[in-house]
Amino acid sequence: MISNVLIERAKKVLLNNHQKGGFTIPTEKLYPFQWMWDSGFIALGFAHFDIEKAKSEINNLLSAQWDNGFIPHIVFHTKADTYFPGPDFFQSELSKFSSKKFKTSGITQPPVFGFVLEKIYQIVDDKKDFLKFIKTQIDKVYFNHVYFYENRDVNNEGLVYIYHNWESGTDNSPLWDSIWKTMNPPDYKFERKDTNHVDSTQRPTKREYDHYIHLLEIAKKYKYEDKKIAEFSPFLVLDPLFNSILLKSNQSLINLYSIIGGEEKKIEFLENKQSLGLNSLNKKLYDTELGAYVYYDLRNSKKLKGISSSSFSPLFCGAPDERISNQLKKTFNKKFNLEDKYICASFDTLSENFNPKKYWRGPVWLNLNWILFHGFNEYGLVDISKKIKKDSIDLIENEGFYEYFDPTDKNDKNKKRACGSNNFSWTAALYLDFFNRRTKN
Ligand code: 9WN
Repeated sequence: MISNVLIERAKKVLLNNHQKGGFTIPTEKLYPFQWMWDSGFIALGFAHFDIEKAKSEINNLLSAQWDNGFIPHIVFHTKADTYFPGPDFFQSELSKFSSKKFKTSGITQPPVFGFVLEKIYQIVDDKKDFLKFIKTQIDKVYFNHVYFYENRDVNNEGLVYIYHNWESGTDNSPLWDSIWKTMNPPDYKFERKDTNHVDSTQRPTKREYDHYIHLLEIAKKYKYEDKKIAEFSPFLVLDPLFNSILLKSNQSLINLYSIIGGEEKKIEFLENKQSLGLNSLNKKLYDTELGAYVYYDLRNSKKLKGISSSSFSPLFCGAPDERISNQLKKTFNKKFNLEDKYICASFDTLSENFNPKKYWRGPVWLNLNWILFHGFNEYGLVDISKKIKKDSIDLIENEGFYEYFDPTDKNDKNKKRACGSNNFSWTAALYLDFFNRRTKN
């Protein structure tokens, strides 16, 4: 299909998912509220054709920030009964810090807003106007980073934990399986809504959901108090993707505060965390044996040995030195950059746990592709970054703006690879951004 037509369609997906209140849902029915990291990518997409909508997207999400700096992963601006768990389950009001303005969830997601603000600043024509907007938002993002370092960096090593698989954004990665084995949650009774909207074989199982719900019950029992969660949650993980995004956003905040001027204290705080965090990422999460970054299970004091698309995300924040980046390239080529597969499968394609159609256990997701594109590109590995961009655009042009895609049998032109929900906002948004960018060479 001609790209101009696709660009118009991408804009239409975003505009159709945009709501009266000035925020955008990821997709109809399956995800009927505003989601945190989706919002960042969506704002970037809007910035290519409607900067006011990009601003209101960010402003609406950040205005649900809690009094302690925490930013929730879902903001329930409006009512909808097509998603579980909703506001009545999360009960954000249990926390003394929660937003008084909106009902929200009580877990977070990867902190994308620092780098999103900077990327948008780089692409807009009217930089003066956007800088004015940045000045109204940047302290909220900074406060969120301070929250992470003060509450979730239990070893003072510049790495922050997540306490729920939904916080990772890569919800049912096979890497969580070993943590589920340490838990034995009840067989909860609840009504799942997701499987009413999309093929249930492409979603997590009921037993997996029991674990997800159990972790939330524990957090609610402790009124979402970080100290208690750190002490009692069976899920306490250092995630290379989450931390790379935080570090990338730190750097963006430093860059933006330098443009604004007069913010030396904040810059100093961020720079300290930056050098600590980059160092620890390489020391603690890089696994020489696997030649990739891995997750670290803080509760059980062990690395979660396995390779996923998140394993290469530290390229995005500039952590790897030359030795590590060379090794990452080799590992990537061996397991992900293959003749018969689209890049980038979300899980090790050579593993027995790889499942090409099941959510985060194998399919390609556009937001991870976008992060890896920038990572490899920044390291001058343009043969890979160009391929990531091409595969991303091809998948969308052949299949549509779906949530995720089956990467297998690349040469089979008749294979149906579209998975999950159609008209997915970040797929459309990142198509617009990919289309407007050039690789280095
Ligand atoms: C739970 C909205 C979100 C994304 C996540 C994706 C999926 C939710 C769910 O949808 O998660 O947050 O109910 O499955 O995994 O990355 O932000 O698009």
